[in-house]
Amino acid sequence: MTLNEVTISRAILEEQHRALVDYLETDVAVIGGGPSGLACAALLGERGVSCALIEKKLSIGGGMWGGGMMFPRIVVQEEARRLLDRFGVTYREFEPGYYVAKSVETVAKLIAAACDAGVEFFNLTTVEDVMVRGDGRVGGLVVNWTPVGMAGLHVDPLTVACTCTVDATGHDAMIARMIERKGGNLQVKGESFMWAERAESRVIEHTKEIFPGLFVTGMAANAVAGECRMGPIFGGMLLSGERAAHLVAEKLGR
Ligand code: 48F
Repeated sequence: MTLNEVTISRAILEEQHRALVDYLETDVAVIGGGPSGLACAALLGERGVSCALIEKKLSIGGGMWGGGMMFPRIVVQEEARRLLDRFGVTYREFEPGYYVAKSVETVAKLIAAACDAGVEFFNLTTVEDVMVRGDGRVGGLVVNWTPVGMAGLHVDPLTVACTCTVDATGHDAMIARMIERKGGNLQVKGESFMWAERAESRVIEHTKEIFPGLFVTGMAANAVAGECRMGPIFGGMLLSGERAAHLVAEKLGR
């Protein structure tokens, strides 16, 4: 068989163009591919919800790759061990109640779970604004290629419509901040000091619909609430993603 470069180009262009058009209107857009966004997207996909995961960077995985201070290991507590099992992550009990896993394996297995569940990934894509119309809810997103912003190019974005949006953008709670900046009835308090015990338990209750159509998960949930940070323990991120998936599915009647 002779290989035709133009066929290779056409395969890539036609397939990705189809995905973009298919997801111009979707049930759920999860913004941010860190552990909370990945868990949320995977669990929504498993319920048959059409879900796009939008990530501004080239790689999916957010802050999980680097473990703690670039030692690629993460810690998960007892409450979240069942999620490591669910996603097929191997781990070792370090001390009673402390489970240690490889960060690279954990990211890989979360991504694989989301892929298997039918989640569509749009990486290198930055959400730069949200759409809020007369009904006062987030009904869509304004997106652009990340390199456009990096190069400072004046290129207009495109828009996508979604019934529910999940802010999984981590410490900066970027989507919530967009709404706050534009005068929406939402305050982002910003994250507080490191306190793993408190941050890990509270992140679950801070995971909620914070503005009509907008849910928040992971570190973004703690940042909105003015809650503590937790460092390289990741159980709360997985549990928060699970909670967000549950709330979104409930909202969609699934
Ligand atoms: O930061 P990140 O991993 O968020 P998370 O799921 O997990 C936090 C932990 O990694 C860790 C921690 C807990 O142990 O403290 O830090 O809450 O992933 C957030 C992702 O969102 C992307 C960003 O590149 C990252 O991969 N992101 C941020 N803003 C945008 C975005 C945006 N405007 N558009 C698209 N993606």
